[in-house]
Amino acid sequence: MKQFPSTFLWGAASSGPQSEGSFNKPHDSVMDAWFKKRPEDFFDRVGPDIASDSYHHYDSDFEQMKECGFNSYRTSIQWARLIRNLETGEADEDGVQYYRNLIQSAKAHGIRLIINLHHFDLPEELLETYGGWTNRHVVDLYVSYAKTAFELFGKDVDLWTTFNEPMVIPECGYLDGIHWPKYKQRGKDAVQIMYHLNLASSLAIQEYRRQNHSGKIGIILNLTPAYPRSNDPADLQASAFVEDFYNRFFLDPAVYGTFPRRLCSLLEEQGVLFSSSESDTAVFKNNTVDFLGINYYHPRRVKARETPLIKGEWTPAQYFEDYEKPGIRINPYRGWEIYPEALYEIAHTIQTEYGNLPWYVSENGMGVEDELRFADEAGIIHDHYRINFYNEHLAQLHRAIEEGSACFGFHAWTSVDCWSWNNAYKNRYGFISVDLKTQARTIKDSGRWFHQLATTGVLEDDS
Ligand code: BGP
Repeated sequence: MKQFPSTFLWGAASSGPQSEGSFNKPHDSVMDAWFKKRPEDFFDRVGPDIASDSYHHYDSDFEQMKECGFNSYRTSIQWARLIRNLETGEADEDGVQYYRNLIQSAKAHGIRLIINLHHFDLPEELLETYGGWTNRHVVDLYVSYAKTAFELFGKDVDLWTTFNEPMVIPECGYLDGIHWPKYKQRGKDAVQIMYHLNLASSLAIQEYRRQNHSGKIGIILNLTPAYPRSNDPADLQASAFVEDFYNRFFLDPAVYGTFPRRLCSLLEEQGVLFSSSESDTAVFKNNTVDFLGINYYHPRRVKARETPLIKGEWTPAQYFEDYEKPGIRINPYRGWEIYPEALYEIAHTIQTEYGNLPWYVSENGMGVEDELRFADEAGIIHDHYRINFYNEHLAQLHRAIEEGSACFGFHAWTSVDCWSWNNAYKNRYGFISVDLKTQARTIKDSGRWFHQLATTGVLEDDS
């Protein structure tokens, strides 16, 4: 039996663009626009327009989250919903009312909210007009949006995060070509975007503190620990590059207000270092996070590049290749390796290299296709695989906490099954299933199991 701290946050995460539906939004986000342009990019042509309709169901959803034992929940405000005038940061009345109601409902249900400001959902016009995050002006516009959000809700919400997985924006949109605008290997743009996202986060933190709220503010990062194929210096170098580029380029500025030196020298030497203003250095230094949220799903196995790239623009791909280690466990629906030990290692890294900063697991979970095959006549899904997945990860987390890691919570992905980029509703992650035709919700076995865990703080050895 493993006992977690009594103050632990237990719950799950979701996001505005994946759960709300697009009702009454003054603007489209890049995800809305992507679906309108290319519905065929999404599994079964299901878009974010209705999603799980939490715009109309948030109240009963909180009710069911309570039944699953939640004491906390993270979602995000949609910039494209809250802000009517993107240049001035003026709020939209319906958006304000919606988020106000949501916050009140969470409070009435005794659920502590963590509100995130950006979950890949840039308003489309800012991509069209300015080239999105490549343009520093968009950083300023994001900060005026954040300012409005803090002014409106800063008194009622005491935990904020500036971004969810900022690395996904350049990685999937400008390097791998899988998220809108679907560019491939635009290394220089990706580096500039990474810099701007870090800057936007620090400036939003500065604004939050300027308003003198009593809560705390952090950032949510997807840490994907890199493991080299071998101890061969070339493999070690490849994995060190991946660590710096994909993980520490966000971790270091968030926690220390600096960028990884080794990587910056390399970028400079290659002529692709980001452009910056002199005054930025102080902004980074003075506005580091209060806490981190870490999304952990899978590790990354890397080796030195073996197949040369066709010569072209600078890209991080020239320094490594992904590699499939023989004998690993894979979630076949998502294609992600299952490796719970890495969660312990992440905790250890934060403890030993990042000043044992307070942090929590902000996402962890397992997406499974066609889950209805595991449902009984009452429609209850018996998802023992998900319970096993969480058990294994929580055991590693518990080990780290025993050793002094300052982890203060665990949020699963997700509460109610939600929409996803590309995969739409193919893989289900929730504690609560949703019928897309009727929007009826049913708690899965994992939701009942989580209730027991969250309300006692005890992870049974054989649960
Ligand atoms: C994280 C995102 C979430 C969620 C999750 C599951 O990276 O923060 O938004 O989607 O991954 O991944 P997917 O939906 O791609 O299977």
